[in-house]
Amino acid sequence: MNNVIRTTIEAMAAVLGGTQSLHTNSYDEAVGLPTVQTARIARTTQLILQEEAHICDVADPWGGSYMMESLTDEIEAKALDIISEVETAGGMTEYINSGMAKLRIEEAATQKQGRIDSGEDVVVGVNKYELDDSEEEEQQVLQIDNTSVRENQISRLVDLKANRDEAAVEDILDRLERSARLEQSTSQGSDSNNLMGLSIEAAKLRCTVGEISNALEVAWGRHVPRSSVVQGAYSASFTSATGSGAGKTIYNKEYEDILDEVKIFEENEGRRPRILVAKMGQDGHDRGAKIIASGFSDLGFDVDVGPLFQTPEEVALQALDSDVHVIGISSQAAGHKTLLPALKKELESRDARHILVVAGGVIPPQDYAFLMKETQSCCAVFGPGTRVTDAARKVLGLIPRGT
Ligand code: B12
Repeated sequence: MNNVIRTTIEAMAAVLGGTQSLHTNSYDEAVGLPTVQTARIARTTQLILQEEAHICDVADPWGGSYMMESLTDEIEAKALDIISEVETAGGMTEYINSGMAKLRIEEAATQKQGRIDSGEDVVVGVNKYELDDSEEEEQQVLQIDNTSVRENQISRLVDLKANRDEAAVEDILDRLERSARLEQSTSQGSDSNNLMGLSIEAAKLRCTVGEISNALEVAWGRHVPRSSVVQGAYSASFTSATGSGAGKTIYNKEYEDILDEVKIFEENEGRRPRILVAKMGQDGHDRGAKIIASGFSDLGFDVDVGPLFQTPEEVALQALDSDVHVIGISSQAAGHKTLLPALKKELESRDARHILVVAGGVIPPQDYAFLMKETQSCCAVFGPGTRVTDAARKVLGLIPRGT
């Protein structure tokens, strides 16, 4: 429920900063899709700010405040630094292709996680003033039956394809592909080859998003992000002098202890603990996976990172190839109840039961028993708010020795 308060403050900050469009997240944002009740609270937050607090009535309520003006200048200067870095690298397309854009985002996210885990940044209820389990009320999460969603979607697609003008569909997709192959720009005036115009026409003819993007993919290929692990960004908060007090000292000691435990593991086992951090299914959220990969790497693990959208079979094969102790599945798009049991089957069919599986991400507590007991498809689950140090220590403890 603390998120209701956070959302209110964030929404106020946006309005006071002059935003023209605003979406307020529901307080269960990090655990699942919103329920009717949580979505209603999110909407009501906006209504109260607008119609009871009247904060939208003044164009620039902070105008003239020295503090706000200097913060705004600071942000502007930092933004200009980034823009100039991008321009020096040859522009945004080059910057993305070189992997730098993604790297910078991952670096910032990993640093933030380090600051939270080391206690430098406080998140009330997560890393300070936590309730113990007996005080915490279980959060009800909207349950989605992904098998029925999939079946329903397939039947809608079959219906759609049976009731459209197939010749017109083929023609427009062909025009889209040919336009994507053109060397010259089609963005001036009302060019009949304009990609946006053709895409709108295709949508009106009931082409699917998949078909439209596939027509472009045939011409351009598919962007494959570079998979890299940021080094040193997670550990920076633990080793930096920033932050003080007993909490900071305890966290620094904890960090050092884990490094020692990993060293002892390496001495005894002849190699470092090795984890494959993987993503399965149509789930493009990779921030959590990357933070775990970077954090575990800073803590002394050998880390392999799988590409996005792997099948359970591909993950099992990569894990065997790399001879990892553990597979860490990161799941944010609610595929865990299907994909983790499927991975277990793949590992069993390849005689790879010795490889541990742990999971993390947006997995509602209601599903933990299904994954760990009923299907035994993983041996630990790490939900939102997990401290990387806690996860690393637990995973290390789970790896059987002498393997
Ligand atoms: C950022 C984000 C996006 C970005 C992703 C960018 C990227 N490259 O990752 C974008 C905008 C692209 C996006 C798109 C979508 N998103 Co989104 N997204 C989020 C959001 C806001 C934050 C996720 C995140 O990065 N968190 C930060 C990381 C650090 O936290 P984390 O992943 O939880 O990881 C921590 C722990 O869980 C754990 N952990 C995670 N993995 C692992 C693995 C191991 C081994 C271990 C030990 C621990 C561990 O440790 C981490 C550190 O504490 C979440 C909501 C939320 N607040 O969580 C929704 C959310 C995941 N998205 C959601 C949805 C629905 C979508 C879309 C389908 C929306 C749409 N209709 O198009 C698309 C899907 C795109 C796709 N192909 O998958 C839903 C999923 C609902 C569900 N699970 O039932 C969420 C939960 C929002 C919501 N409440 O509705 N999204």
